[in-house]
Amino acid sequence: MTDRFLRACRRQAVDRTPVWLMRQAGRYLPEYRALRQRVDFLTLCKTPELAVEASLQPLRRFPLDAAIIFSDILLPLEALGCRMTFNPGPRLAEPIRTREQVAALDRRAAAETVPFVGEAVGLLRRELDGRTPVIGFCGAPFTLAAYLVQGEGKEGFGALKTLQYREPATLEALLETLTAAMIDYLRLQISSGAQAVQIFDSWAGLLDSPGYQRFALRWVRTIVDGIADLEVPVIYFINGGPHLIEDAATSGADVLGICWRTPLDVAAARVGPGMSLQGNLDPHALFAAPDEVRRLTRDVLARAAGLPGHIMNLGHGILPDTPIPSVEALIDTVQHTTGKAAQPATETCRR
Ligand code: 1CP
Repeated sequence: MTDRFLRACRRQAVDRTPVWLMRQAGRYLPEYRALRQRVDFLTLCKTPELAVEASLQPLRRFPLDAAIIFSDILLPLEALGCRMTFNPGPRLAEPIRTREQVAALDRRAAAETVPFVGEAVGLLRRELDGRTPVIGFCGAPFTLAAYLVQGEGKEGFGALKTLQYREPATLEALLETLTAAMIDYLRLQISSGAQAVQIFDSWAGLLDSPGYQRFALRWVRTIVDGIADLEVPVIYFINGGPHLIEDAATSGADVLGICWRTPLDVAAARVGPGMSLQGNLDPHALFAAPDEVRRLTRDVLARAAGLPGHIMNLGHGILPDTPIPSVEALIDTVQHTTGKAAQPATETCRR
């Protein structure tokens, strides 16, 4: 088994830097688009055999060091009684903006309401047969609340920020419900075979530091505490939050996912020791020619040189039109510039 990803999460020695890509299963792959021609997105997520097929597609093409279960952060919200469609982004049938709506959310167990996610994780784990570790995931409560309150992904999330200031207690009640649901949801994935979990906080950057501590960080900490007894590494990814790095470093997670906006050496100095870092090539960098992708990848690796537990990744999810040769160039560069034989010094030697 290639356990360099799990070892890096725990800051143990590795033979080379592990690499996987956020949203590695998805529309940039022709085989994913072919699968989607046959079935709609929700059917794909809810049919364990098909979800596993989508998870395996990027692994067949690229020597990735981790698999991530194919689902979406919004899926478990259906289990709370929220109806939604995807085209391609999520849209809620009815945004949640009142105390009454929060109180009316369903609170049944994930094993009962989204059993297909547990089944898919178990099936993926068996299919990989120990060759590649399986990552489970969920959305962070604030990021989930962003979609629930706004009703869709929308620049600025005005309805969410209005609720934050006008009725903070309503937002907190919603966050509390989401936190309990996500603890239960991650526990289901871990007991089904997930060997690490990632919490995606894609919209935490909408908050200033006091707001972040109250409406985002506190609930992420509760999730980390709520699964600590299961002893799997936890990755906390926060997007758009260069102003929140010091706060985010206190989440209790093992790994902090850094978005593309902050160079890793700068982030490392601000995070301090005791956490692995994941990231952080700009997803748009993959639209450069492969040689430039190699150069930019070496730059990220050089900035992470000497950090215990760097996990190479993008600094946000891979974009739908990303050219495949660029993905190959990124992964190949990680494989050949890190490790025993080739230290990050290669960068300097080659110049
Ligand atoms: O048309 C299609 O095929 C649907 C496109 C799609 C896909 C492939 C969506 C809709 N979700 C997904 C899969 C998905 N989403 C994964 C799969 C596993 C993998 O990583 O390979 C994961 C981890 C997610 C997580 C997710 N969904 C996040 C967090 C990560 C991030 O990028 O910030 C967010 C914010 C979502 C919401 C969402 N779902 C889908 C879209 C297009 C969006 C973004 C909408 C927006 O811009 O707000």
